[in-house]
Amino acid sequence: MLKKVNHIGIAVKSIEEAKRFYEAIGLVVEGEEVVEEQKVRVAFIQVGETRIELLEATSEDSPVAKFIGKRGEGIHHIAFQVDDVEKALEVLKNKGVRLIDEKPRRGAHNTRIAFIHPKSTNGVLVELCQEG
Ligand code: CMX
Repeated sequence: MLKKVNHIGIAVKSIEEAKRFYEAIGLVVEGEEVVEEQKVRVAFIQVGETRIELLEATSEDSPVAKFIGKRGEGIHHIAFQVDDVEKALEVLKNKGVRLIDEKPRRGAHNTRIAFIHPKSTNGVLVELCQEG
């Protein structure tokens, strides 16, 4: 069901500022996009088969601003790639896994995503991510 780690989301105060580290080690920061309904700006860094996703809040009531306020900058979520996010949600639900999203929502770069409740994942926010 899970193909690979599609990306690791990192909550940052400023993408502009965070870029400097990744560029200093020779990586390319690209694909900036605002996901309006989730109040985040994202940028991607391809690293081999996976990516780092930098997440910056677009408003004070953004979940990313709340996360940074509570825990500081750092790893926000891990996203596993699946072929069919709806099917994956159904399988997990039937196995008693607590979901945040019962239905997929739109993610960055034309993906369909859904979050699993951290209560079912040892405190880590897990995203399921279907490309295309
Ligand atoms: N890490 C660990 N726990 C987290 C968490 C995180 N990053 N974010 C939320 N939680 C916990 C909360 O503390 C809460 O726990 P309790 O139920 O014990 O209080 C629980 O998860 C539910 O969180 P919530 O904020 O009450 O629930 P919401 O439904 O309002 O929001 C979520 C959940 C995950 C969608 C939201 O917090 C969030 O992070 N939204 C931004 C999503 C994002 O990163 N989008 C980027 C684009 C997507 C992409 O393409 O990758």
